[in-house]
Amino acid sequence: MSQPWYRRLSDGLSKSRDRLEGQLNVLLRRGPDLDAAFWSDLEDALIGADMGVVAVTEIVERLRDSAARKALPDAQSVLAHLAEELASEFPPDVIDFLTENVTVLVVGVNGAGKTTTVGKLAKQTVDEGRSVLLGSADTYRAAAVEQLDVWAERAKVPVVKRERGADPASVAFDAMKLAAETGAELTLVDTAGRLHTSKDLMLELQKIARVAERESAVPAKILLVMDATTGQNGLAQAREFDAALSVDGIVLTKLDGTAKGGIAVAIARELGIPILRIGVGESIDDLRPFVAEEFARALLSEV
Ligand SMILES: Nc1nc2c(ncn2[C@@H]2O[C@H](COP(=O)(O)OP(=O)(O)O)[C@@H](O)[C@H]2O)c(=O)[nH]1
Ligand SMILES: [Mg+2]
Repeated sequence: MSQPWYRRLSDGLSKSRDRLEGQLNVLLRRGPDLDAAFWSDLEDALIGADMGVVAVTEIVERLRDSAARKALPDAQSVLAHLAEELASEFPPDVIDFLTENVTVLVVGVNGAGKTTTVGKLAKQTVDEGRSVLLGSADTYRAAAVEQLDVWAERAKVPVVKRERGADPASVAFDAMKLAAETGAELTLVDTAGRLHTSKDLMLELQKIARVAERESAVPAKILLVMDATTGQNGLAQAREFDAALSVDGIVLTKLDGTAKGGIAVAIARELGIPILRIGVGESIDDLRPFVAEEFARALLSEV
């Protein structure tokens, strides 16, 4: 597992790993006994990494079961099974719609990493030999359009935009039209993350989603970009987006900026929405497919 990519993942998760490793080492130093204090301290360590009470309770329960069934002798041998148990909290056989011919509406709160993610995805997809079209539906800030332009130039893909203050749904409409004309395989529509109220934002996004659904020649999907550093607060926001838009997939960004990367586990368990990509840094290569086993291993031990 020494491919450059795994190293990037591993480096990106170092804050989370340092914290968790530290706590698990304290557990191990206490002694090998699998007593009540061991299990409750293990629970605390995992909850402290933001994995969420529901997932942690299940994980620890399964570890206790297998400790009894397999007659695991000590704390060390129990922790050796932790990565496996973490990985099994994520759904198997996720369909990665980003590799299919689709229109993707990219949503999320301000600063979550939407525009950056659109840019990275565009470049990666073009490098794979597929055609990409961008729509710039964050028409509130001039800077948002310019930021997307920079990425579009880098990826050498067309970007559909309108003047500042234009109706974002009309940008989506134009993008659908051009995508159908040019046969774009992946259309990514960037959106705004802030309006006067979250109700206004949801109404606007629902309108854009209706246009995409109606006008797109290929399936339309909703991709939520979530900032991992916002922890439980981000989880609450994700629920709001899901209630309004029925989210199809998640990109979890800025895992490199938090010691609480366990939030990925809580997202999978509590939202039931697949994580399709993770961001572990600011460069193009730092947006990667999410593979549960790799993630769990990188969260627990260095390579
Ligand atoms: N460290 C780090 N920074 C990121 C990541 N993804 C995005 N960012 C940064 O987050 C900031 C906000 O991103 P932006 O795409 O403008 O967010 P938007 O408001 O949702 O469109 C920018 O400075 C990005 O470079 C990531 O995975 N890791
Ligand atoms: Mg943006």
